[in-house]
Amino acid sequence: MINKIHFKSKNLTSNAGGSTLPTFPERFFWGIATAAYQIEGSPDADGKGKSIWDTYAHIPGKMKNGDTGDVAIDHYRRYKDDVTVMREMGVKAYRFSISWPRIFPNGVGEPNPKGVDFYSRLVDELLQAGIEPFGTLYHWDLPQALQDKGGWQSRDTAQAFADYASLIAGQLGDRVKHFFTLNELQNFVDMGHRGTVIKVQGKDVRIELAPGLQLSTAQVNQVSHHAVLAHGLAVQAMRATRPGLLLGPADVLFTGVPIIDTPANVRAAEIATRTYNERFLDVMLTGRYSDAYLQAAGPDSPKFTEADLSAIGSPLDFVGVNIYIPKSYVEASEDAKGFREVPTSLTHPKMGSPWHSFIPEVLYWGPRLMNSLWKPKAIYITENGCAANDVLTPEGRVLDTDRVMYLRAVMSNLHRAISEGVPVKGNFIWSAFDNLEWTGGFGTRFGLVHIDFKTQKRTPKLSAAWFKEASRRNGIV
Ligand code: GBH
Repeated sequence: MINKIHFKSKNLTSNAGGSTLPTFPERFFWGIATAAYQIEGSPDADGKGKSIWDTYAHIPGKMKNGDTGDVAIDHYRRYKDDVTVMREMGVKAYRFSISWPRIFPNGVGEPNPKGVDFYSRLVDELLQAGIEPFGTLYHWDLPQALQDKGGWQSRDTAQAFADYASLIAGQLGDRVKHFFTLNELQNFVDMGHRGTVIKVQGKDVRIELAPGLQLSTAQVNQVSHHAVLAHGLAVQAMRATRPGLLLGPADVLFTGVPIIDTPANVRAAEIATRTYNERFLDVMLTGRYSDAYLQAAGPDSPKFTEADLSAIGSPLDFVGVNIYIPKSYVEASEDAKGFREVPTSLTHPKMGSPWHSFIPEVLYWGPRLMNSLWKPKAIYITENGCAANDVLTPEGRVLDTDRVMYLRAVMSNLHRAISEGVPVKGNFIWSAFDNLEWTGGFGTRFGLVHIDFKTQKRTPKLSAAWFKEASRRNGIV
């Protein structure tokens, strides 16, 4: 008889068939993410004020099929059932966002206790289910009242955000230990205030988010500055209100992925990644705008003070980043920029959204490059995931094999980064439930749980079963 060889190392455990299962560090957070406007509905309930998305989604022609978040997945009223669904699928951590206009209907002034109470009840429900709550303070739903006073073009919005952040630290910080300040600064700044042009099948497509403005470069740079300032002032305010909270942004990492792993290409990828994030992560993590940025922006540079920079560079407990796609593949180049972009061809595989090239190795390179560029204490992947088409079977199963393939591929790449010593503490898959994909509407489904938008029936998909098994065994299955 042949002796069975048991292979054990730090990151591998033996699997039933004798193969090995890559496992994650103990206490790794198997998480899942959502955002208020995309799931809650109930836009006027309990004294909520309007957000810029309530306004924008009702402008004819802005939203695919005229979809809006008025009902969405009715999570505001069904949150208890939704927590049960997540508990049953082995969710260890849940990243949700707090709707600022539920808390401050006018953006500033008197808080609305009923709005606070909703999130307080949600947090209690999560804790009872053994799910760690992670709060995001801003996932793009600015109070309309603040937009009417200039929105992110006004410096006062940054201060209003800090006041709101401080209130949340006081009200929820006894039970919520981790908070993310703002979600995807680069995307809401650029897509919301100028529109971002991306290539889809070789054609230029402009992606817009609320409030859907068309500002100049100088104005957009000032909006950027107010966004990072809001982050910094919020961190300071929350620490003053409740020391001991764990804080960081949930930005989007614009990554340069080396097309071939050579030392020169990796160096080029570092330069590219710093450049792509110069208005956001780079200033938040270094406390200064790079010379390269200020020189290139010239007269379009933002106006700022030294005090602004020290707030923006406030020490953080972790950095959260959403990672779906690289900004580009890159390679070394002799020119002043220090890197050259390598375009993908029309046959490059895609996930369900037009912008979503399938490049799973960005979940290896993103964390690795962040680590070498900025040495953060800890990293959370605050979003990854994909839109995919489901196969609905006559027996009522929802089969999303694309998503299972995608998740296995990205988690394997993340595992590689962790096994090389990059301090990634958790990963939040976007998303728990099918939801309103902003201007993309309800047809673009990102959920591990299927939603029938007519009946509001929740049905965990095949990917939810994958998640449950992966979370239970803390490995890639
Ligand atoms: C993140 O945005 C967001 O944080 C999250 O809310 C979002 O649902 C998720 O990723 C998936 O997109 O091409 O018409 O569908 C990433 C940036 C912004 C890109 C919205 C797609 C929708 C326009 N996304 N955009 S459309």
